[in-house]
Amino acid sequence: PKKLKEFDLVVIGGGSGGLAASQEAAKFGAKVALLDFVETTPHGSNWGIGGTCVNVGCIPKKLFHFSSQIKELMDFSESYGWNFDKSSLKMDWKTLVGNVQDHIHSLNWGYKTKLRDKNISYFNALGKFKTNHIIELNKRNYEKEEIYGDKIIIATGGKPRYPSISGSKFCITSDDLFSLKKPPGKTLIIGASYIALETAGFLKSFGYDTTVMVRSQILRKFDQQIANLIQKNMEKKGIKFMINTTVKNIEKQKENYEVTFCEHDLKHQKLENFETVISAIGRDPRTFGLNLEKIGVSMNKKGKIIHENEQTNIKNIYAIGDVLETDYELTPVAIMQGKLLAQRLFSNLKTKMDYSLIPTTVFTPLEYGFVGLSEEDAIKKYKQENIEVYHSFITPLEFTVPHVGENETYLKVICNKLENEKIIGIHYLGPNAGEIIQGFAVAIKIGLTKNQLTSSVGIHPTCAENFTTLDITKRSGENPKKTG
Ligand code: FAD
Ligand code: NA7
Repeated sequence: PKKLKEFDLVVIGGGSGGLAASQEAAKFGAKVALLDFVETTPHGSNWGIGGTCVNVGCIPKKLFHFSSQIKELMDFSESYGWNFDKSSLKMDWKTLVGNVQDHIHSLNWGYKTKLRDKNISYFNALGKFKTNHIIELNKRNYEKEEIYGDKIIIATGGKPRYPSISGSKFCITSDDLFSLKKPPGKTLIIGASYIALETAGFLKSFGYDTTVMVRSQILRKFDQQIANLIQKNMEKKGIKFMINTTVKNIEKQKENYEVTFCEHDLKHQKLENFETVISAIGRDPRTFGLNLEKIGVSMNKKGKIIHENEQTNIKNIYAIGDVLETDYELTPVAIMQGKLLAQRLFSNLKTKMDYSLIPTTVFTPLEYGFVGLSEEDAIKKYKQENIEVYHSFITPLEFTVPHVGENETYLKVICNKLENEKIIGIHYLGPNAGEIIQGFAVAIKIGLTKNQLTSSVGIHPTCAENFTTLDITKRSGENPKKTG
């Protein structure tokens, strides 16, 4: 029989985690193979190498969000001296999609070139385990091949979930949205977390009638004071929320979709027509079809891979990214896991992934960035009497001239009184949240206390400088709104 190609490492999945792991392993001289294969969605969408983040996640999402911010700036640009005919302002969906897709294609190309430069063997093939060392490749042209991996990393990511109702096939997901041929028009978004709210934010600003269907509460796992502020801000922008509501059925009409839904406290069902229905109800790990059951890799009830330091229960098989059982589905987490794992496997560096104090940002119209505990979780963990919460509502300088967003930007710092007011949570709702929180996340990771924060000199005039002057505690009951 033909001898199999042999590799020190086979990585299944060329997304954020897989690319990072394969390149780091190659850096230390390992012979690496990387497989990436994108299955076409039920609505016909497909894309290139790079995984979710690059093709249908963070990258197009942030660019669409930026487009919505441009619109917002245009809304109040007159007060800054810009005169133009606002009545002709219109979202050209095709241009936005076209230009964003062009950028994504350039990234796809860049990844392929990088793999070649680093001597990583790239296979555009769907992989599955034949044994714990042999991977069967199913290529685009229906050819099959088998390769041998001494070590294998599963980095197959996740897939958007569809509601289990009749007509769910009419829903599109984030996998289709950023390459949609025609503008979505009047849109229903089912779900109330990151993806649902971010999508609602940019679609509404593009001028489409937008409704978010929330089965419990928005951003349920996040700080609820801030979740409420986000909802208020989005409502002010004209985004509609159906709270405590679930979808029952979707039927195709001639021009649009008739959606049947039900509020929890009401018996009767209601109907409304939408041109587009987006399912944003979470993601399932892409562990099916890999033959993991056959080779005995342990998974939890949700299909996520159980691990210890990213190693599965099968000694030579590892997993990273969204397929792994952790609290995070974030690109930098997948990248860090991949990089550190490859170092541990192929060099004498032994650093393990640290899952504490991972920062994140929700790119809603008013962005929300945080690191550490929500106020609810801080109270639960340390008890109310042992925490001190400092907070302030501010108006960014840029908003004062056009008189918008007065006291809507919010800063909150949660400290542990038992440990010299060490900061255990920092929250910021306002412009540039990701940029602002990134730096603070580093400081908090190395143990920043409230005293150290307020003895730092600020940068003027910025929103972030207000963290260095926080002095009102929630306990005092003083008004946290800045006046004058
Ligand atoms: P992926 O990037 O999903 O890559 C997995 C790859 O493996 C895919 O290309 C897949 O097609 C391929 N594959 C699957 N099965 C096989 C197989 N059997 N054989 C070969 N290839 C296979 N994170 C952030 O940090 N910030 C954000 O702002 C952010 N925004 C997001 C917005 C949206 C709309 C979405 C959907 C996600 C967002 N995320 C964000 C999450 C982020 O995209 C993921 O956490 C990240 O992509 C996970 O990386 P991964 O390597 O685990 O998997
Ligand atoms: P999340 O963060 O898993 O949240 C899922 C949301 O969808 C949440 O609001 C859920 O409401 C809601 N949900 C879940 N199932 C249903 C059903 N069946 N019907 C209605 N609503 C439902 O998912 P996202 O997609 O926003 O984000 C996933 C990751 O991608 C995230 O970590 C980012 O990194 C990007 P609940 O609160 O449970 O009532």
